[in-house]
Amino acid sequence: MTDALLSRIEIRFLDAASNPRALALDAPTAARESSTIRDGIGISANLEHALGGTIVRTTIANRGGDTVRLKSAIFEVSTGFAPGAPARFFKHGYQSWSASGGHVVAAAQTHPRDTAHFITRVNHQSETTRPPEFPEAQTSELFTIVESSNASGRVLAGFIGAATSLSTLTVSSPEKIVARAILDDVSLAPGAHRELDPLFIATGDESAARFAARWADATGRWMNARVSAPFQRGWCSWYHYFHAIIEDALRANLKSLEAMRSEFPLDVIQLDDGFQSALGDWDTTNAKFPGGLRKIAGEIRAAGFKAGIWTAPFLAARDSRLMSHHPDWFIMHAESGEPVRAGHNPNWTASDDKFAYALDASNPAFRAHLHRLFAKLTREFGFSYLKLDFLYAAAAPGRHHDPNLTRGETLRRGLEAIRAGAGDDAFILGCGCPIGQAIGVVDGMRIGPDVSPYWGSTASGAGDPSTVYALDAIIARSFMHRRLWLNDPDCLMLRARETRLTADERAALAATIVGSGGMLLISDDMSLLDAEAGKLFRAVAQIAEEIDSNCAQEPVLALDLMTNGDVRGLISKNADGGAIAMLLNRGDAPARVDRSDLKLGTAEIVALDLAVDEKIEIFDTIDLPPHSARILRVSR
Ligand code: 9PG
Repeated sequence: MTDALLSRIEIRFLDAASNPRALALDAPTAARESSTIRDGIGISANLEHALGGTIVRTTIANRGGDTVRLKSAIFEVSTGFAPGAPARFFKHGYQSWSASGGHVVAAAQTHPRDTAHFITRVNHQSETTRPPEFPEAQTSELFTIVESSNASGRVLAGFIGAATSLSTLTVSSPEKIVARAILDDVSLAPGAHRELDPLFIATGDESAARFAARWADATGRWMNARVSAPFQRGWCSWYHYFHAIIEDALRANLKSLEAMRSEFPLDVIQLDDGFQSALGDWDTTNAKFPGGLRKIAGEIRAAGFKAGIWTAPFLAARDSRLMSHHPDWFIMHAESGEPVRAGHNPNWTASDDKFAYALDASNPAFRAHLHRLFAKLTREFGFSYLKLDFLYAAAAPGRHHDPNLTRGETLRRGLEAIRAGAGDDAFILGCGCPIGQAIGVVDGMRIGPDVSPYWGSTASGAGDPSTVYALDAIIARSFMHRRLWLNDPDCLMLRARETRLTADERAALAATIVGSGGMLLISDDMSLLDAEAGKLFRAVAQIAEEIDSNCAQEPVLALDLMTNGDVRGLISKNADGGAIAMLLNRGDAPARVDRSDLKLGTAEIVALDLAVDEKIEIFDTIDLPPHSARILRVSR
């Protein structure tokens, strides 16, 4: 196949009179630094062959006499595929909870979110309203991969840095990928320049998942990803207690976990949503937690665990001290002048409106508050594991305190303030977080939507939390683990009572989590777990650690990243030429997989059915009941 080529860079901006303008640099080449200048605005691009592809570094300079405002930088990439070729592209989701997967190019002009409520769009898209030429249905976030059944090879285009802007890639037709850095009307003063995040373009014959891992490798390196934290095992209050968690229930679980240490060897005990006195006031508790946070952290630590706590640091509700004392710390709606709504939850506030508002991390006074708050939670109270949730709120659109920061920069500054306050030793877990901006700041990242004590329907119900969508994401984003951070696939639920998950479904959740090599958190009332559950936990913990330890060398890869059938899988190769694979049947009908389809050669394969703790030698086929999974051990 032909090489993918960068055919054009275009900068879109508003001049001093707010007229829309554009400046293009055509056919930049690697031979020299290409540049163009017109009306005082200059673009220079440096193309470098590296990592088996091309890295494009672009600088925009204002050499005129007036301040301009930058809208976007557009990069047109020719894929080499024919315009009419049948093709698919990988639509990567915006934040932790947003879905990722392969789609047919040009199949859809509209997307269900086009008509969704603002809160849904601010959650799952880098722009609440897409420009008409970049429709949501054809747009991926941060990177994409394009393939065609008519031609060999695949094309990847993606930003390998994300510190300075949100970015998208639109594939409206197979022959072209349009990459775009979103610059949010930031001003560029006379004499100033702005360097854009680097864009990586590559072609290759490797699988889509391996290609994605190559992108993650490059991005992790460019952004100094934090990938060396030890394997994490913990307990989280959310998926059994939800908002109803009370101090005594937490304490009872702490006692159980202390007593069941050998059955459930865990390191972290993390209190989730439900303790705070108000959304925004993270250092004080409500009546359900009379002892207060310092005491709780002390008890967790005295029992020999790391203490973890949930916050949503960029959200606040009207009845919080934060919002009443600092109404000027919010992102404001450009027209109405009201604070921007970024969440809605009746459990979060007694205020009539039930909205959660987006805080403005471009404001240094708010960042100083974040620094103090997280220094207090860690150094004073003793929490060393911080689950930071609903982080997309920091990138909400609207009027900001500092017009010189993009939304991507605003989010990153906010995260950096939290890291500075919490210190280098705290384990920071991002959640609900746009994927690029957190790299190098967080140690772990939720890479999918919430699990739930309910499987969900593969036919309908999209949007409701249900375990099946979480499994899809765990598989689609497995390649990120130990390249961008430690992946948090969300929690295991092992309880057989007070759940709608069947034994097969619980085992499928466990198999998919451990098959990904990611963090291992359980979320059960420990008094509901018996010796069987303990046995299952120890079995999966051992496999998870083994897969995690392979990850420094070999990423865990989806068996097929670009398709979305009912049978999906993961494979982790080890150093001796063997592998551990996971096969999932997410569908409602039984499935049979031919071992030849797995392309594992003539190796010996033993399947482990976690639900019944049974080992089965695999000859020609593997049978998977509906909503079930198998761990396969493949020896050379
Ligand atoms: C606590 C929970 C847990 C969970 C997080 C996050 O769109 N929504 O309304 C929505 C609500 C909750 C949610 C995700 C989305 O879950 O992922 O682990 O911490 O918050 O409220």
